[in-house]
Amino acid sequence: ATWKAGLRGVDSDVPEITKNIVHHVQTTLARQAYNIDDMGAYQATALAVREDLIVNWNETQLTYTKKSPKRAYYLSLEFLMGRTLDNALLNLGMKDKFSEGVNKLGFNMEDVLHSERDAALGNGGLGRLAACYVDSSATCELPVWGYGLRYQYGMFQQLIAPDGSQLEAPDPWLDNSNPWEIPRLDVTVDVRFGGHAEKLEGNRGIWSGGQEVLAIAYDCPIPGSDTKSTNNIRFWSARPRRGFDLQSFNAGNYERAVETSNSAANITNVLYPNDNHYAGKTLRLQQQYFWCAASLSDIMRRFKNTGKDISEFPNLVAIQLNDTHPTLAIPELMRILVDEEDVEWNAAWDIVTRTFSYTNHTVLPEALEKWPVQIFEQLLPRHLQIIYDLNWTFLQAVAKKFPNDVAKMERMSLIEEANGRQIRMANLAVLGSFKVNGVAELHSELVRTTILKDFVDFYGISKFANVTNGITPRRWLDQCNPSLSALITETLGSRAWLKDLYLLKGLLKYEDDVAFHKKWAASKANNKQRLAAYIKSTLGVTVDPRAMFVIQVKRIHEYKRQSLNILGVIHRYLTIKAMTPEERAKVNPRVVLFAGKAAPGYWMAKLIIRLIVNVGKVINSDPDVKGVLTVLFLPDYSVSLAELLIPASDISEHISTAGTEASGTSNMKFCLNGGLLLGTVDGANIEIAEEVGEDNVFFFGHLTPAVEELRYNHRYNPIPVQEKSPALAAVLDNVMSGCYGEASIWEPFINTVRQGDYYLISDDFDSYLNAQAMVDEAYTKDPKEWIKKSINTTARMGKFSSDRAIMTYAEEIWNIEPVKI
Ligand code: 26Q
Repeated sequence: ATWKAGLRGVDSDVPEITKNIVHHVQTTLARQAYNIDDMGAYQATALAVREDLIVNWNETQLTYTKKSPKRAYYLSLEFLMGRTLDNALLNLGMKDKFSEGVNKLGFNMEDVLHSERDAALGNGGLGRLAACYVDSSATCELPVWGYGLRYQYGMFQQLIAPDGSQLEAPDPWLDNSNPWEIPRLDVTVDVRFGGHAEKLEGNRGIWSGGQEVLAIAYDCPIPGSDTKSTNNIRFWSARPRRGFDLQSFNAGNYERAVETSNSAANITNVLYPNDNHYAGKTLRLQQQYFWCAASLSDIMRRFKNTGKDISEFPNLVAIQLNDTHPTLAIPELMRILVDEEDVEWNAAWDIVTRTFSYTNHTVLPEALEKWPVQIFEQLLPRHLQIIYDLNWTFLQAVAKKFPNDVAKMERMSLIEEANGRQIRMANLAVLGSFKVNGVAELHSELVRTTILKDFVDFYGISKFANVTNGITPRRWLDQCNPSLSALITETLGSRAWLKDLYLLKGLLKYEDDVAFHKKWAASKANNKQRLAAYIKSTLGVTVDPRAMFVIQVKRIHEYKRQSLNILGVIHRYLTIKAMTPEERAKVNPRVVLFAGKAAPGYWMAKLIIRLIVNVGKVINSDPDVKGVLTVLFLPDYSVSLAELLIPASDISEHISTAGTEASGTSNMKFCLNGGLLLGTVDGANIEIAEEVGEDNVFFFGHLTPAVEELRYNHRYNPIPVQEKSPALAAVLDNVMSGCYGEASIWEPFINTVRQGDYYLISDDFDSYLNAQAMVDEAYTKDPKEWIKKSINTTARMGKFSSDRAIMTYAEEIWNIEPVKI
């Protein structure tokens, strides 16, 4: 292909590659070429690849500067990148040559790739989505930058204690130095905290005093696939403004002098490990403001370099808010415009509201951010004034449009008056944005009709949109599933499908082709063996790759209902135990795999992990079910572990209570890899079923509209579990019988199911078992039909490429266009 000619390094031959790797071993790493391990080989290879990335990065950025197109900025507190080397090699089209070079040096590429640590600067779905979006924006040649924080410690490492509980260890991911970042020690921003704010005429203000923290930029190049276009994520790191406070130092107060420097550097220390749950920690708000202020100052500086008038700002800049975490960017841009750029208040607000758009990722009430006014007073006094001034004008407009509706005004206000006074970040994000989107059709509809209904009434429906999430097919098929990727490329005759995922439809021609079926099944078997080998080497457990692999991997949360899965497993266990040996021989053998982290403070989620582990221990050591049922919890779920698990699934479970999972993205990853979906009618499951056909998914459970009434009944006319589902009652009794550990351990969890049952386990249990029976039947009755379903699933996943999603943002929200490098 012609594009390759222009990519630096692509012409370089294997001898040149090996020479460069050896050069880095000797000069950058200062080691002897004949005395390095896999880690050394990884570092040297990464340094060699990095050079190629940087050349493309420079050319891309120079082109943006010269052409000065409208740009989009993706503000996300999380970028869950995983490993970079394999992805970079594939996107640059250099994997084969580098593998050969690495081989010549006596190393195995797989081992070298696995020496890299994951960059885990994210919790789960929202952070991984940001990573997929930057990949797609580079691939689609869109001028997009990400802005994030350079946490010293990423997502914690999960350990499982002997009693089955989750333990957390820190993730010092930067300890071995990070070849993928470019420190920009010259790119710095002063960020102020505290002090006092004065108001002048015309809503102008002066903010002074307090403490200043220095933000330092670290850039991370993001290569597109099959293009020179290489975008950037700028991660900010906090440094104390002054090493120490001279005055205190001279006064002999050494402790106080270093105190400021400690607290400043703290800001980017650690990623908050909460997922779908708001925690009102002051340091978190400091992180948010530090990052928003540094990013906006940087964006403003770049805009000013174009020489355009400030009124042109929204014509050259679009800023996407990834959830409410960067909402402070709205009052911060107001502050910059009004206080520093002398823009009149209303003109400034016009600029702001033509710049921002906001993506909502949840309708769960416990996840909506609300910050106590008191913390704002101390930390961000000028922003509090701005928010009050905005609220004043806004509520007048609301009162004008809906006279005498005090309740509506109270709901829409930026300030919640109950529970101490709190700032509602979602309301502020809506107010300051020109577009608000949800992440799947159902979710966007729920946003419009529940949490933001008042705002739809006020602004009209056109401000509210949907952009269904997507995933990058580069990482989530080409990279993680080489055997399937090769089969697809061989069958379709080119790799074009990687950049136009709808081309997978071409596989449908072979849905009944026996030879193709054989290859398809061989790829899946190969991926299952690969996973089985990993399980053997890490847990010492042997699993039979011929068994059906059932996988549920995601953050542990009550709404995601890993509990339903494990209770279903217990039901299966009890059923098999009650069988005769002849009957047992006919059961479809299953390996049920779980993985996922619980927030360290989420006690119930941790209890559910403990239950899964302990149920697994009992089942895996019971000779009655040997070879028929295996249950494992794989510790320390990560992007890299996902890359191993996802290609190996026969079935994956996405079984949230209807209406609670905004979208889900792992559902897409499994289906793209030919795993079938077992799930509820929720989030993007619905759209997956629309694409792949309802016959090719296993749906169960109550629908969203039923949920509220069911919950009401749980409260006011509860029906005992025994009556609703005798099967579930038996399972709960079994757990309480002590066979998995003392009843008192599980009682708090069992009680949530027996009473209240907010997530509707008891309402959906029988339906869930029924769906599992359908799975068994489909899997055992006709293997050909199963493979056909699998082929159909992959072939019809075109919609879920993040290229489609990012192009929708580009065209319908940001109004930006591709730039050829
Ligand atoms: C907020 C305040 C303070 C501390 C932490 C947080 C916080 C952090 C992370 C709140 C939420 C998150 C993460 C949310 C998340 O991952 N949501 C998921 O986003 C995916 C991408 O859109 C969806 O597919 C999932 O459905 C949604 O759960």
